[in-house]
Amino acid sequence: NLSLQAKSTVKEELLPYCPTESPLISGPFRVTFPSKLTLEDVKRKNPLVVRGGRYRPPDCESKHRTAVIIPHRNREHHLKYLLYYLHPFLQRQQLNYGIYVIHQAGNYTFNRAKLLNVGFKEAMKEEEWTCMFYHDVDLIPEDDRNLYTCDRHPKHVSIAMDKFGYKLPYNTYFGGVSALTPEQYLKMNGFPNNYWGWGGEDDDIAVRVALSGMLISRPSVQVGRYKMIKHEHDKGNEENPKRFNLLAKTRRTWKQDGMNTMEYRVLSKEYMPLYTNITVDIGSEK
Ligand code: BGN
Repeated sequence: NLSLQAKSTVKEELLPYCPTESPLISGPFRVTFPSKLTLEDVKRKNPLVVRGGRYRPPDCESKHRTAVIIPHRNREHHLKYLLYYLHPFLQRQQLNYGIYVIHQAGNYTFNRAKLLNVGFKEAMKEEEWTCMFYHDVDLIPEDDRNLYTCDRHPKHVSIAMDKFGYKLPYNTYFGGVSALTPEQYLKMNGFPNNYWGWGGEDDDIAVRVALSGMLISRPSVQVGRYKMIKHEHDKGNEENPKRFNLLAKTRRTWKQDGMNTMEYRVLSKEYMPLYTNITVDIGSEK
């Protein structure tokens, strides 16, 4: 047993680093939503993805360990398409990666930013991720050159979404998909826990980036392209009428509300074939 272990360590050490630029990536690809697609199909197409939605390149050691965090409730349909595109896309980038779906239990109003906080904390318990992608479930990247790695500054990634005519809806927009190293995330005390319902939490996150003395980086507009899966407004995620007031107070509150104050209870953690499913009770508005 010991020699077996020694051998596998040696084998790992012998793997060369992956090249700085993956030879497997190309450019734009077409995103469609085949109606008969099943999770079984996605599984079959990704034989090297292991339990919990983990992958590492078979023939080289990746320089990047990226966790994708997806807040979720009642969007199985969207999740299936996202996984269908995301797995091959991340593999072409030769990343060491894992996909975490953070599922809000119960029917209380949805809280995207708090679920992202939970995702950070739970994912970091499992692995020393070097980069976290905070990812809406309904956004599909459309270009291989959109690298799922982190930058020197917090990165806003989904800068060209089809629903906004492939440009930013406004200059400080930080919604959709963003990427931060654990250091960047901790420096801004994570994300706010008190935005229940739709809107504003992404703007709050952008303000926190600035307040903690960081800048925002972005990919080029040719590369940061996303197709949004069409959907109705969710029940349980109504517009948050308090978002204007909350946003006006961020400067005073960001240090007392964030990753240092979140309270939640993990109800289950399941290692599914294509992702790790963490179901969590995040409580309700105080
Ligand atoms: C903005 C929302 C964002 C949302 C974008 C794009 C607010 C805060 C107002 C003070 N911000 O208007 O959360 O991502 O639209 O839909 O509502």
